[in-house]
Order: sequence, then C-alpha cells, then structure tokens
Amino acid sequence: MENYNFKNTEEKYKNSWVDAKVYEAVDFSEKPKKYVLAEFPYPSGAALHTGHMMRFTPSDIYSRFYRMKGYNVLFPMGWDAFGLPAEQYAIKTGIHPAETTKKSIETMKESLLKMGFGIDWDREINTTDPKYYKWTQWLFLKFFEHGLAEYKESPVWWCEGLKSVLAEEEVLTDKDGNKISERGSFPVVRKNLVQWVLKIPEYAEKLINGLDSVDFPEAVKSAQRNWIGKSIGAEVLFSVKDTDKKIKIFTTRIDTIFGASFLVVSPENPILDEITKPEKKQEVAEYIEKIKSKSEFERVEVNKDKSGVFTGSFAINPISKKEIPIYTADFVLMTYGTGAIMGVPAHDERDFEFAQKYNLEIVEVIKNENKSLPNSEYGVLINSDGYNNLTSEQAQEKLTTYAVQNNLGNAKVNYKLKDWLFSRQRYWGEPIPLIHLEDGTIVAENNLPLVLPEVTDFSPAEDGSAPLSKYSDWVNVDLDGKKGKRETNTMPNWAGSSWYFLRYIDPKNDNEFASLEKLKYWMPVDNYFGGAEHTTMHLLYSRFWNQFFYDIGIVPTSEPYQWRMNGGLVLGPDGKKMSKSLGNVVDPIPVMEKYGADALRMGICFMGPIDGIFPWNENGVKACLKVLNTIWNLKDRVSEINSDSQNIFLNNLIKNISEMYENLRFNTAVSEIMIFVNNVKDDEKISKKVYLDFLKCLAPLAPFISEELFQIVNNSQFSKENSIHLQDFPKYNSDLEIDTEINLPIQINGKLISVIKVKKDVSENEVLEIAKGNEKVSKMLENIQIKKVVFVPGKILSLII
Ligand code: ANZ
Repeated sequence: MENYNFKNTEEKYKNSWVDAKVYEAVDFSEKPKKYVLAEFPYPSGAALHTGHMMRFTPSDIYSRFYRMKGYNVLFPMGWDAFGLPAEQYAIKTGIHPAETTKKSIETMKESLLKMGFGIDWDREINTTDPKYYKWTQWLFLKFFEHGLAEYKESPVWWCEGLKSVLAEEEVLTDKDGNKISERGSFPVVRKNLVQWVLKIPEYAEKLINGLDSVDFPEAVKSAQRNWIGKSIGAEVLFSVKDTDKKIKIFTTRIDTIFGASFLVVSPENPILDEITKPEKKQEVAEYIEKIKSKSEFERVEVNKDKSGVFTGSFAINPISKKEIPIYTADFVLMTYGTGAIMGVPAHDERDFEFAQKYNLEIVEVIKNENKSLPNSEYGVLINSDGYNNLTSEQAQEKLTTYAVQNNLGNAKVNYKLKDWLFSRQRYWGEPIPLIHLEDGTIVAENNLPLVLPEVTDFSPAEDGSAPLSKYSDWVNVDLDGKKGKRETNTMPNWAGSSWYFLRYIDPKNDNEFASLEKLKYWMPVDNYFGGAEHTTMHLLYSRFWNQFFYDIGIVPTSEPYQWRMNGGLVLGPDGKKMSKSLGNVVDPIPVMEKYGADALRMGICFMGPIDGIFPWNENGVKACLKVLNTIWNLKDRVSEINSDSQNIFLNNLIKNISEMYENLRFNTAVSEIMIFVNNVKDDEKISKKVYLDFLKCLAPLAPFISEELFQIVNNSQFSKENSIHLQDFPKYNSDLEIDTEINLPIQINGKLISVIKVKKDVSENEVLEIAKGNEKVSKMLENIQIKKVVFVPGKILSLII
C-alpha cells in the first residue's frame, strides 16, 4: 500500500483554490443564496488555536455542502483586529500595534489556508483598516445624530496606580475580597467619569420581541431575555416626613405595600444628602467611602452580610399612611429603577436579612399556605385594610390604578439592560469622530475616516485621560474660527464587530458602508456560528446595531441573523479545561503537520457533536488518516464495472450523509465515510462512477484529498470548472432504497399491534426506539415496563409487558 502524501496535495491546492476563485460568492446570482458566517478572529501571533478550529471547521463543512447543493454561498473571513493585546505589547516594546497586527494576520491567514477553509478571500476585511473604520465611524455618527449616543457621567473602575480606567475583565478580586488591577495588582475603585454611552436600553423591547422571529437555541434566547431583564411594576412616591420632599421607589410588588416597614435609598442617590439629618451626615459619609470598591454584583448578592445606615428621616407610606424609617444601604443600586426601594421584609429575601440585622418590623401581608417567611410568591392579601382577600394580581391592578388616580405613582416597566459604555482611554481603537467646541456643543467630524494619528507613546496620561490627549496638535482644531478639541477616547473593541457581517457583503465600497441592493440580496445571515461567551455581548450588541439601522432604513432586515449555533468546547486530553497553568493546551498546528489538514478536520468532527464538550483525542485524527490512506489506495482499483451492491452502499451513504451535513451531525458523517470504505471488499474493484460520487460525499469533510483524487481519476488538470468543490452533490436514488427496507410486525403479549418500515439491517436497539415512537405501541407502553424483548431480524419484534 502506498502512503498518501498529504503534504504535497495540501500545499498544491491551498492557494490554487483561492487563485481560481473556487469559493467566490456572486452578488445577485440566480441561485438561492446562503450566507454562512463564523465569528471572525482576533489576530493573535499564535497561528490558530483549538477554539478557532471548533468555530471554523463545522461552518466550513456546512458551507461546502451547500455550495455543492447548488447554493450561491457566502463564507467570508476577516480580522477583528483592534484590542488590548497589541496595545499592551506596544506599550512594552514601542512597536506600533499596526505592525504587530499585520504580522499576526499573515500568520493566522496562512494557517486558515492550510486548514483548507473555503473562504472567499476577495471579501477579507480588517477592522483596523481606515477604509473599514471610516464606516464604523460613520455608523457611530448615525447613533449620535439620532440621540442614541450620549456623553454622560457613568461609573467606571478607576485604578490610581495605573492612572487608567479599567474594563470589567481587567479587574480581579484578591483573597481578602479587595478589587485590584490585573496588571500590577493596584487597588481599584468605582469613579464617575464622563463617557460615551450607546443607549441600548431604548431597544430593550425590540431586542426581546425580535427573538421570536429567529431560530436561535432556546438557551441563547433565554440568556438574552434574562440579560435584558424586563420587569413590570410600579413607581410609587413616598413623602419625607416634615418636608415637601418625595422619594420615588420602584417595585414589582405593589401588592405588598402594606408590609413596607422601611425605605432604602441608594448611597449614590442625590436625594440622600438632602434627607440625611445633620447628626447622621458623618456616619453616612463614612459608609459611602467604605462601599466604593464593591462591585454591583457583590452588593446585591443574597446571603452577603447586609449593611446600611439610618438617615435620621422618616417617610410616609402613601397608601397605609404609616411612618417608616429611611436608610441608605448598598444593596440598592442607583443604576436600576429609581435608586430607592420600599423594604418589605416578610416577602423579600434581602429586605428580610436587612430587617433582621437592624431590628425592623416584619409584617406578613401575603398569605401563602405552608410557606415560611420570607415568602416572595404571589398569594392572597392580609393585613392590608381594604385590600384584604384580593389576590396579588388583583391587588396590583387596583393599587396601581389608585396610585395613578391620586398622583401617587404610575405603572412602570424597567429593564436590567444598562447603557453600553462606548469609550475607552486607549490608543488602539477607532477614534470617536466628534469635536467638543468651546461653547459646549459637540459636532461631528466632517471628513471620515478620522485616522488614528501615528504616535510613539501608547500609554494613558497622568490624569487617566486617553493616550491621544497627549497629542495637542491632533486634539486642537479650528472649525471656521471656532475652537474645539477632538474627542480623545476611542471606541471599545466591540465596535468593528457590531456590523462586520454587513461589510462582507460589499467590502470594497468607498461610497457607502454597503449598497442596499446587495444587502437586500444577501441579508439576513442564514447561519451564524459562534461561541457561547458572546451571547449577551457581541450577539446582543450587533442585533441592536442592525435593528437601529433597519429603523433608519439603511439595512433591509430587522434581525441580522436568522439562525445561530454556539459551538462546542474541546477540553485538554485530561478532560480538564485547556489552560496554560495546567499544561494541557493542545496546539493544532503540529497535529496538522503530522497528520495533514484533512485528517485533522475529520478528527475534530469525530471527537463528538459540534456543540458538545469533550476531551481532545489525537487517536481520532490518527484513525482518520488511516481511512484517508485506504481511500487513497482505492484509486488503483477503479474500473468501469457497475456493481449493484456498491450502488446500494453509495446510495445509503448519499442519503445518510446529506441528512447529517444538513443537520450538522459531522461526527456521524465521518462514521458514514468509514462504513462505506469498510463495505468495499479488499479484493474488489470499485466502479468509477461510485468512486467519484463517493469522493463528492467526502469533499466537505476532506477537501484536499478529494480534490486530488477527483483530478487523478478523471485524468484532468485542476481548474475552477472541474474542481470537485463546484460539482453537484450526488443525488439519492429512492428506487434503490426499496430493497433495503422491510415491513416489520410488532407484537405485544402475542398480539399484533402494528407494522413498521425499517432498514433491513436494523439493530435491536434501533428497532426498539423506532417502535416506541409508533403511536399505537407507545400508547400501550405508557408507564409500563417491558419484561422481555424478542427480536428476530427481518421477521418480527415481540414484546412481553
Ligand atoms: C418591594 C418588594 C416586595 C419587592 C417584595 C420585591 C418583593 P426585579 O425588577 O424583578 O429585579 N429593587 C428595585 N429597585 C432596586 C434597586 N435600585 N436596587 C436593588 N433592588 C431594587 O425586582 C424589582 C424589585 O427589586 C423591586 O420590588 C424592589 O423590591 C427591588 F415582596 O419592592 B421590590
């Protein structure tokens, strides 16, 4: 047996395919379109890692299959290239991030080519290219023009040691629970700074509703819904005793208002200062200082020791007229609702903990059989004057109406989703194209792109402002005699990825971000492959951008992605999460060099379902190379014979593998290939037609070897026209199938119940499963145990129950 020389074959085709434009997507083609998208990578210096293979291999196989099924496939790739690693490297070494990025892209592109991904490289994009970010800036200005980009004070993490604002993921908690910077371990605190935000909460309702029209996994939908966090409730005004001040609270449980025994205002609530009695000022000020370094998450956690301070003031319950003390406590956030709550300890866990600690009254107002306090469920009202005996729902309606009619409050929907912090004190990002004029107005830059100036110092300024603020020539502008300063913050690295799927459609357009006609042809993305880590960030952000663009009429669909799949996870060979510290990180490049790209691609599929979690296993790759060797050697046995049995095997393969490609069951697709190969007997010739069709079935999984064998057996030279990847996928012949299916009677306790159609070679387990799916059989088996199974292959299935 000759060994398949994968190196030669792979080297030969990886660039020829690109040069011949085999994977070209054609605008306005008559064929049905299929837009398959995989989340584009951040180009890091290290070629390709396991995560990339998990994203790109399945999407590549899938798009190849549809291309062969006659679709006009768009499978593009690009670089999400702004970001911290290149910037930090620049601060350390002085090498400009653009230079590092360029090198990383070259390395990574080479490894994608080596993996044989069928990408239309003519549509390659790079978010750091001024020709690209010109349009990121232009789109940002649309948000600005429509009032959805706002310059406002927002709480951020501030690190005095680094003189910089830090992102959430750059802040760690040390062993004593203090917040520290990831770099340098300096203390960090919350600080209010003026920042750009995008008002994504205005799209909260649309983002929830849009989920009904798309085909996303239920887990993704519910994660997005929870993140958006819609709450239906009411705002109620409590007056402050002996003053004309009022405090507005938000509650989802107005039905519990008779049980309110205290009020809490957030430490950041501006009203706190106004209502704090002079003798309490000192204590309140110390408390505010103490909680500055806590994250919001820690503050609202249940079972965390509650703390707070009495303000010395009292509030009057507008419904019951009862007087209750007003506290400030950190478990009430300023960023949610109204920044103030009524405390109902009998029915809210946090309020209960708080009341116990400060000896506050606990009044039960909702009756619920067999429930101990605190009990947050709905029930029937007690201790609530004229509202007793109403259900929670009835009371909510009545009380809200009463509050509205008496100017005591209003119904209110709140969302957990917060404004999206859209500015960073960094160099390596898109400059925000705005100018702050001396008179306080903010105007848009006239000429886009506003190019990132060449600098040599990439670190933030002493006072924490962005690196660009050090370059006064760039910062100071004169607009027809009006003096102004450029915005020096840059956009976060989420910006470029929020619309990249639109640019692939028209990547070279210098006049528009993309032509509407082309967008109409290609949008929405039919299949979006990505990672679970992006569910509530990129996947939500980009839906927001696209929905807004739809509202202003520049894109044709409200939802950008029709279908979404989150890929699986490969663990280290030891079954633990891959991590440098555990020393179990697998680098796919040496594996590819040892076994070839085709074997690696098939091996990845063979490890398990593509959305599963499984340990890395090189044996699978090895086994796949062995199969490829067998397939390679089959070419020497090709003849003009026509074998019925081979036709049937092939027909089964076509049927099964088509279904598997369609449904992304690539692990079983590899098994189907193996089954077919095993069915060709050692000494048997193989019919040329069968062999060529078999190669076409293999092509999506193993593009290199299938191309090479296709040319050899056809005695042809590779060209775009005769590339195997542009041939029609073989069609399944239903006439041939009949022979392989039989009618199988099913008996239960000796009685004939039904007859089912099954494959001739069906196994006992398979036939049992099929039988259980039969209506008549399943009815009889409901809640009943099967005592005995007798299966005579090809004849009968008999059950004793
Ligand atoms: C009284 C009450 C009684 C509440 C009860 C709950 C149960 P969602 O929107 O579902 O998360 N709340 C309101 N604003 C808050 C803030 N800024 N910080 C912390 N907590 C806040 O829940 C809304 C409930 O969270 C509100 O309803 C309020 O407590 C609390 F038996 O009001 B409730």
